[in-house]
Amino acid sequence: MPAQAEDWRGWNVHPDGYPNSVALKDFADEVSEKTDGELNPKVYNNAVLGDQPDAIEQTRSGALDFGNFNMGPMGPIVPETDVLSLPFLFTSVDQMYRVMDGDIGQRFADALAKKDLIVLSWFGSGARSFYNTDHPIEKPDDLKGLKLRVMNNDLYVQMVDALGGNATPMSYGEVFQSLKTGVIDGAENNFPSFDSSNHYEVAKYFSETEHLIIPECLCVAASSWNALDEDTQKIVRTAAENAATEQRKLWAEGVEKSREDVEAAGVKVNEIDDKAAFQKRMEPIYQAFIESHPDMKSLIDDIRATQ
Ligand code: GTR
Repeated sequence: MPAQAEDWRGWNVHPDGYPNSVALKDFADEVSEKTDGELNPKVYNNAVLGDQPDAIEQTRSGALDFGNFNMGPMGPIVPETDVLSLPFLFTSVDQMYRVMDGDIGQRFADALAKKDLIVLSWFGSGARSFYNTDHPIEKPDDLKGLKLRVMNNDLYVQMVDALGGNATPMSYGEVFQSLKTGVIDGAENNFPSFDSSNHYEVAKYFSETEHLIIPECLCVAASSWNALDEDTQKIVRTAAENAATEQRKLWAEGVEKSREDVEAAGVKVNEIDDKAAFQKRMEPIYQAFIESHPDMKSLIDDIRATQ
């Protein structure tokens, strides 16, 4: 236990009520309770402590103590995690959980630890799909000429380029206004984020490309982690694992609800008949990635081999 009561500051991009926000709040409460108030994590929602790339850096340096980070913007900092941003890598959310909960997930956690981020548990973020203000996407050519916001990772720029669109990396908080003013025509995300960010009010076409199934971590700054004694570390880790179980459950329950909500608000959701056409466009991205990171080929193969 730390000698004095300590307050931990944690970063979260989502608003109150979002599955991750609920789970993070319960994580914080469990830690405070089990440490008898010696360690008090506090979660700051809505990215008020900075946008995601900045918050990752702040956590690495110990300016922030913890955060719930997506592996997309993690790529520029921890190159191994770029593997997780390869489009259509995972075939289902369940497969992604099996991968991340096993030895492969540990390999990613080790890579993050080298950059001063301690992974305590893995959250899900469903499948991401494209949405836009103009028309449904049914085939890759339907993306031609669309200006689309992507998260901060060059692989997403390559992905959108390969589909004929124009990628604009931008922070999450700027997307709503940019959609509204026509700076961008669309973006890509999962149903709960499309819903909670209000992007659905402007972008009325959501097309289920499901091109990205990407994990998120509950991560602690190495310096904050190392300052804890072993018993406290155990409490924190258990609380983080409980939070992941809860987040995954709330997620599974919430996705359908978000989908219904946006449809009720007038969004046209379409399934994609031929996902193979989108996948085929990604082949050069895989080739180039493996050429520049030959050491990561086995990681890709191991993920694909996980049923
Ligand atoms: C959300 C994800 C966030 C963030 C955001 C974005 O679905 O949970 O961590 O990555 O998307 O698009 O920036």
